[in-house]
Amino acid sequence: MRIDIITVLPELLSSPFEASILKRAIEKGLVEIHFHNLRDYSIGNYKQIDDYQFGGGAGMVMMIEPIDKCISKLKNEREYDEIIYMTPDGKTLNQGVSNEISLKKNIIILCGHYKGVDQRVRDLFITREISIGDYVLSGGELAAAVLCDSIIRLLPGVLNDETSALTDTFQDNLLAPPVYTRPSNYKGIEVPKILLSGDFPKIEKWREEKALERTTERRPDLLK
Ligand code: 6GU
Repeated sequence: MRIDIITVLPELLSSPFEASILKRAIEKGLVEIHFHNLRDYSIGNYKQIDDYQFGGGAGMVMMIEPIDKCISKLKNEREYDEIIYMTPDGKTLNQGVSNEISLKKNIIILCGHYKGVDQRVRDLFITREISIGDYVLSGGELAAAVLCDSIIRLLPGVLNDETSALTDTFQDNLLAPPVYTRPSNYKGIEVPKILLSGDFPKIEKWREEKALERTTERRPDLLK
């Protein structure tokens, strides 16, 4: 998979890709990440990328021309399956959306800033608009990092234990059951006996029960 990220703040985005699972995925060649600084596609001597909104009102709007220049250059180089715009008024990200995007070959992610982008960018280029939740971030960069993490970990070969992404919370619309590790007794607090029993069918059943219990308690909406 190849991900091209268009941003005004590439420095805000680099570190998540320089550690742990994402770093390894890149090193193994399972994913390529390319950052494009929108400033490099700016207009005029002032390196302009945003302007006041027509009709008045506070806040700057990202202009269409730099974004068009950047997207057009990329589209000339290869085919893209999706051009995603990160915006708080997009569709809320969930595991199903991440699963779907993880199957794509080439995607562009455009990070919004200020009051957002000129509507014509959205009308002309964008195939999907994604939010990561009902709260406002200063820009789309952190949301883009969240999206990338959630899709990259699903790519075949990224996780060591191929099944571990399948048992994640949300993969079956259930929250994951509680987990424990050594010591089995910590200051008198014991691990559930069943987990030490070696009876794997029983352990599996216990985990299913706990997952259901937890989901019922915390996220009954997932069970509908
Ligand atoms: Cl994608 N962008 C911004 N700026 N804020 C958000 C968001 C995105 N998702 C939730 N809040």
